[in-house]
Parts: sequence; structure tokens; C-alpha cells
Amino acid sequence: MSPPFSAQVVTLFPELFPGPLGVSVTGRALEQEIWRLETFFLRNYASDRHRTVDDTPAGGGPGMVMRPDVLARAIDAAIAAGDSSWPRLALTPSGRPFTQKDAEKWAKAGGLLLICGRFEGMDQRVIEARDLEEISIGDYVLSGGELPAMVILDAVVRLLPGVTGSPESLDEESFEGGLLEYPQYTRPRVWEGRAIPEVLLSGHHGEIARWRFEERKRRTRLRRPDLWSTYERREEEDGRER
Ligand code: 9D3
Repeated sequence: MSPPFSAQVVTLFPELFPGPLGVSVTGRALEQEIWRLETFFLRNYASDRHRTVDDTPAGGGPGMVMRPDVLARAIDAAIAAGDSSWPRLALTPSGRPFTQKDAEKWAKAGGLLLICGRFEGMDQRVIEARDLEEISIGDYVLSGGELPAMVILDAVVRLLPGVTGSPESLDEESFEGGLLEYPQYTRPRVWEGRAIPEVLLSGHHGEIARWRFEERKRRTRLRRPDLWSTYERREEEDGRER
């Protein structure tokens, strides 16, 4: 048995973990010791009587900033307990967007250190000094980095060997540069007056495949013009044999 994938999380709210990662696919994998989860409570690395973890922003402005010295002690404790080769992520709204490609890469890394931001953010010097990769999960404002850490761990853990009924291929899993999925139906055949599209009940596998392909293109064009542009460009290039 290979050593478990190790997830280390630096947070002000360790009680949030494992949270949703403790059930279903990821929860079973945790029980089976395919991966392990270790939290580092930031307040335990504070040095003063009040266990302060934040301070006012240099140059002024609203809110508070996470102190570099406290963060560094927590990060160093995690590195000492783990492996300095594991990727170190700072979850922040101004990071580079997380993608399925990242999940595929990090699933092969053996472990991951995730540092959850709170308040207005982290002192930039600790990000540089500990070589943290700044990552966001998308363009919306959350209250902190804990939910993003869970999103990333969910995406990574489900790719670990033995976790899910192994996908046909990682390529097939990712719709990057591709198309959205086709719509799904199951019984009953008619529900609230809505019938399953006739073609799906026809048994004509060629026609079914064609219909699904057209639906995938239609959806992608309407919902994801970004993916659609890439798809169209690739199609054109393929037509000219690159
Ligand atoms: C007024 C400037 N705000 C940035 C948009 C300040 C701010 C808001 C929310 C600073 C931190 C946060 C907390 N969010 C995260 O820590 C976070 C996050 C997010 O809010 N959206 C998407 N991905 C992420 S990763 C971490």
C-alpha cells in the first residue's frame, strides 16, 4: 500500500474540517486511509497573551491583515510534519483561477498544504518567503479560504487511485477545450407531462450519439461562449490538419 495522500490545512477555523469531505466518496476514501487530513490552528502559532493573528493594514485602509510571523510559524510546522516538496497554496480571491488541470497535477504530488485566508488577506511577504502559489476558485466573494480549500481537496481526492470507479480517462473527465455534457434522462418515460426525447428510446445508437453531440454543442454555445470559441478554433485547425 502506498502512503496516503496528505492534506494539510492552515486555518483559523479547524472545526470546519473535514465537513463535507467527511461524507460520500471523499469520506470513504478518508476512512480507507487513501488520504489523510491534518489541520493547523493558526491561533496556536500566535505569540502574545491574546493570541493575535492579525493587524491593521500598512498604508491604511479597511479591515485587518493576517500577520506574516504567525502564518510562517504555522506553515513551517506543517512543512516539518510533512514534506517540503508538496505544493503550498495560499487561498485568496486575487489568486490564479483553479482548474481541473491543477487537480490532475496536485493529485500526483503526494500531498498539499493549503493556507486559508481570512480578513482582507495575508501579508505579501509570507507568500513570497514561503513560495506560496496564490489560488482563487472563481470570481465571487466568500468569507474566507476554507470553502475554497475544501473545493480543491474534493476535486483532487476524487482523482486519487482507488477513490472513484476510475474514469475512462482524465481527458474524458475534463471538458477543458471541449464541450459540456449532454442532458441526462431516466424513468419514468413521461413525468409531469414531459416525455424523454423520442430518439433516446429508439435504440438507434448512431442517431443517439449524433443527437447527444448536437445537444452538447448547443449547450456549450449558449452557456459557455468561452469554451465554444476554443472548440470552434480547434475544429477549424483540425479541418486544415493543423
Ligand atoms: C474588498 C476586497 N475583497 C477582495 C475581493 C476583500 C476580500 C474579500 C473576501 C478578501 C478576502 C475575502 C475572503 N475570500 C477568500 O479568502 C477566498 C476566495 C474568494 O472569496 N473567492 C474565490 N476564491 C477564494 S480563495 C479565498
